Parts: sequence; C-alpha cells; structure tokens
Amino acid sequence: MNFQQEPPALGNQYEDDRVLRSYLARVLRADVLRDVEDSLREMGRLAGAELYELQLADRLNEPKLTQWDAWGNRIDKIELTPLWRLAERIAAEHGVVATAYEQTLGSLSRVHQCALAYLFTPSTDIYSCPLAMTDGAARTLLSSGNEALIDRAVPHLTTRDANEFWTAGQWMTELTGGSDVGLTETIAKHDADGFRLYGRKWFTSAVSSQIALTLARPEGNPPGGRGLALFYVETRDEHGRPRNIEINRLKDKLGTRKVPTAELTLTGTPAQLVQGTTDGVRNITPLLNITRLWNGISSVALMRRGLALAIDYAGKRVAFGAPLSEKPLHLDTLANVQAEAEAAFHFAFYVAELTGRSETREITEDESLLLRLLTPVMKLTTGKQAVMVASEVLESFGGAGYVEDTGLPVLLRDSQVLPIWEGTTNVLALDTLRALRGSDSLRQLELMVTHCLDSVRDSRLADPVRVVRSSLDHATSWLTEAERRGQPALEAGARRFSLTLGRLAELALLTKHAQWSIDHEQDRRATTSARRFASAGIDLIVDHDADELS
Ligand code: MFK
Repeated sequence: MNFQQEPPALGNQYEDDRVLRSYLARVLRADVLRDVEDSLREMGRLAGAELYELQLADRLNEPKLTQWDAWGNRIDKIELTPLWRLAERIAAEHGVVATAYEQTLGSLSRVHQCALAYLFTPSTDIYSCPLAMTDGAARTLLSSGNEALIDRAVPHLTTRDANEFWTAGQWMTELTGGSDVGLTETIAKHDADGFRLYGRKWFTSAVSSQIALTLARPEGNPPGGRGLALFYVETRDEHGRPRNIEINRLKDKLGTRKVPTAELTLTGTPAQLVQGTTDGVRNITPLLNITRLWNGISSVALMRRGLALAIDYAGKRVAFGAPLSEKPLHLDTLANVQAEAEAAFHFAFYVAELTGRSETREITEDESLLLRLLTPVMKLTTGKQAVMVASEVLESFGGAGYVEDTGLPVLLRDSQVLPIWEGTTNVLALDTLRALRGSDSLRQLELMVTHCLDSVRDSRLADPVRVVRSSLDHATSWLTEAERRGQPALEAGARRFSLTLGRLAELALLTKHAQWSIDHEQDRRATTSARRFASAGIDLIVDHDADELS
C-alpha cells in the first residue's frame, strides 16, 4: 500500500531538446548561435521551471468578464489569470515578438524568434494567441505603408518594455462564418470625426488587447471581400473603458480556456483605415500568414511538450517488471510519435526561414511563390499532426493521461484548436489550390525538394528519398489529371493533395537534416526518425476520387 508514482518532470526545455539544438547548429553560424544561446537557454529554463509550475498551479483559473460595476455602469472588464499576467511580462521582456523586428540576425531573426516562441508556448496556455496576432498586426501595419499608424502602434507591439507593450486582436469572425470572411456584416460609417464601426464580432480571440485589426464595409461599398476595408481600432479609452464596444460574453470553449475569446457588439467604435477603403481581405493577409506561421510553431511546440513529458514518464513508470522505457512496444510507439513531431518541426522552421527572408527583402521571386504555397500547407499539415500526437501522448500515460489534475488533458484540448482557427484544414487546402493557380509554385516545391535530396548519400536514407520522389510524382500527376477533370474533382481531392505536399516536404527536410546530422554530429537519431516517418503514410492521394466525381 506504499506505492507512490513519481510524476513526469521537465528540465531545461532548450538544453533537453535535441531536435531544436541540432537544427540551430545547422542553420546558424557557430558564433551566432553562441550569441543567441543565452536567450534560448533562459527561456528553456523558465519553461521547465517557474512557468511550468505556475501553469500547473493556475490550472483551474480562467479569465473573468465583469460587465457592470456596483453602480450600474457598463465596464466590460476582463481579468486575466496569474499565468497570463506573468506570460505577458516575460514575452515582452524576452522579445518573443520583438526579436523578429529588431532583426539583429538579419533574416534569421525570425528563426530566433520562433525558437523563443516554441520554448515559451507550451508553458503559457496559449498566450501564443495574443502574441501571434500582435506579431501579425505589426507586420500588417508595416506592409500597409500607413506611417501614422506605424508610428503610433508598431513601437508598442514590438517593444521589450513590459509597461509599454501592447497586444493586438484580430477581429474577423462574424455570425456569417469564420471562413467566408467576405460575408462580413459590420458597417463602417463616416462622420466628421472619421469612421465608426457598427456590427457584431462573434469570435474575437484575446479581447484584452489594446488594439485590434478588423474588417468592416464602408457604407455604399459592394459585397464580398473586395468591398471590405481593413480598420485599426484602439479598444479602450484613457480610463480603460471600452470605446463603444460591448463584450457580450466569453466563449465556453473545448480548450484554450485561458484565452478570453469574446462575442462583441461594436456600437460606433472609432476606427481608422489602414490601407484604403476596399480590399480588406487582401490587406489583412499579411496578418493571416504570420498567425499561420505561429500556428505551425505552436503545433510543433505542443508536440514537443507532450513528448518531453511522455519520455520522462516512461523512465519512471514501471509495469510488468520493468520501466516503460525498456518495453519495446512502448518505445516503438513513442518513436513513431517522435518521427511525426520531428518532421513537423523541420517544416515549421523552414517556413520561418522563408518568412524571415521575405521580411528582410532577401527573398527571391521564386522563394516568394514557395512561401505563399508552403504557409497554408505547413499550417494544415502540422495542425493535424498536433492533435494526433497529443492523443498518443495522453494514451502513453494510460489512465493518468485522462485525468485533469495531471495537467495532461489540456494538451489535447488545446491542440484541437490548431486545425480549426486561422483557416480549417479544408479552407487551407482550398487556399493551397489558390496559391498554385496560375503560378509556378509547385515547380518551386519540386526544386526545394530536389535541393534537399541532393545532399543525401547515406544508404539508410535511401527509402525516405524514394518515398519523397514517388509522392511528389504522384501529387504532380494527380494535380494535372484533376485540373483536366474540373473544379469539383480538384476541390474534392484538395485535402489529401495538400497533406501529401506537406508530408513529403516534411520528409525531404527531415532527410536533409538527418544527413547533416550524420556528417556533423555523428548522430543517427534523425535518420531513425526519417525512416519511420517515411513509412508512416506520406502519399495520401487516392486516385479514384476524380472518377467518382466526374
Ligand atoms: C497559436 C497561434 C495561432 C494564433 C491564433 C490567433 C487567434 C485568432 C483567431 C482568429 O481570428 S481565427 C480567424 C481566422 N480567419 C481566417 O483564417 C479566415 C479563413 N478564411 C480564409 O483564409 C479564406 O481563404 C479567405 C477569407 C482569405 C477567402 O476570402 P475571399 O474574399 O474569398 O478571398 P479571395 O477573393 O480569394 O482573395 C482576396 C485576395 O487575397 C486575393 O488577392 P487579389 O485581390 O490580388 O486577387 C487573394 O489572392 C489574396 N489572398 C487570399 N489568401 C491569401 C492571399 N494572399 C496572400 N496570402 C493568403 N493567405
């Protein structure tokens, strides 16, 4: 009756992460890595220590909305939980957004920033949501060329001073839907003081932010996305009161429970045009592409957290006479999960590399096409993997993985948002088709993949190379055939096609890294993962779809 199970524990999340460290050793020069390593080590320490401890202690707390004060005044005050309050300060001071804008490492600053975000995210209960939108808003304002708004907001969005730091919301979703944003019903009326917004926003994440970018239709504009304009809103006045914004209620969600996601009514909210009176959907896409990158980084971060806990626990949990870490079937299961996570990691960080080159204008035209294609493909692929991995991680703990106060179930609930927000898998599969239309981007993917495989010589990597090539050939021929058959066939197969592109890109990048790791680190663990991932279903295309629907 004296048995006590030792719980899983976390060490320094940077030092313990072979995949992150090996990747950074490949993409950063040794002197550059030495320069940034202190910041990563410190974030890894916080994530495994103070932040993780507070995360467990904060488990039952949720943001609170107080709509009225004692005297009948509408105040719509949001109180965040202690974890989120600490997360905000740490995020600002450690430059989890700022690093990407300081550009100390040029284009590789985006990689540095994503590494910080990757370490920070799993211990802060989706504080990555407001940070992603803050980052996206800064990038969108900078791309807009609106100097007044850039001067006003970007210094706050990208500061390391926690007292000056602002976060941004992204208010897009309305009752008409979260995907077909062109149906937005919010109206922008112009008067002597400028624009005021009237409408209902149905799913606004992190409503505690100081500013928001949102879409509304200036009176008289035509329907559809082109008739919308992109607006900048400062959410509260100098007394902290909402500026003609009513927070009707917070959403009762499956996961992301720390995120104060709200339903809003805009009752004449003062707003400024960001970039002209039309083309709002197009003008907000820089924000979408940054939050989709964050979504991918968050996916690989949550996968890594699950694995870190599962691997530690496997060494502590004894069953049938030995620790789980000595049981072949348990090891085999975790190795498959590791392979998914490792492949996803290389894809998300490759998109970060391209994003960084785009931001410093070092990107070529061909790489821009590749980035446009790979952003939705990466987001949709890693989002699905995150849910699958979280489910396996919970199962690897047996019943404990299903019990709330272990802090494990939240991994699955929070992961489930990743294929939904920022474009569902299907919407992004259609966006993949949009990115391919009339463009050379598939050819650019072929070149990228060929470049990855060119460096691969080790005979144990022959299978992954073969699988990448055959999957790409199949995807290319499927696309040609589906285009010939017409739009219904193309759309029906778009999800399997996009996932195949994503998984083969992951395998190519992982295989390239595996060869590098053999050559420079004499380490064959990435090779093991590449081989496992190659046999985990890369080509998901089913040929007969087109026939059935034609
Ligand atoms: C943990 C980290 C994650 C952080 C999460 C933050 C929480 C935030 C929660 C949310 O707010 S979730 C809501 C997010 N909503 C979406 O992601 C919307 C999903 N729907 C789409 O993405 C649709 O594809 C889209 C709204 C863009 C379709 O609208 P339209 O009006 O049918 O678009 P259309 O006409 O095809 O495209 C308009 C223009 O934008 C075109 O350019 P042109 O005007 O030059 O022809 C498109 O090529 C361009 N475009 C569309 N998507 C683009 C893009 N350009 C670049 N990148 C893209 N992704």
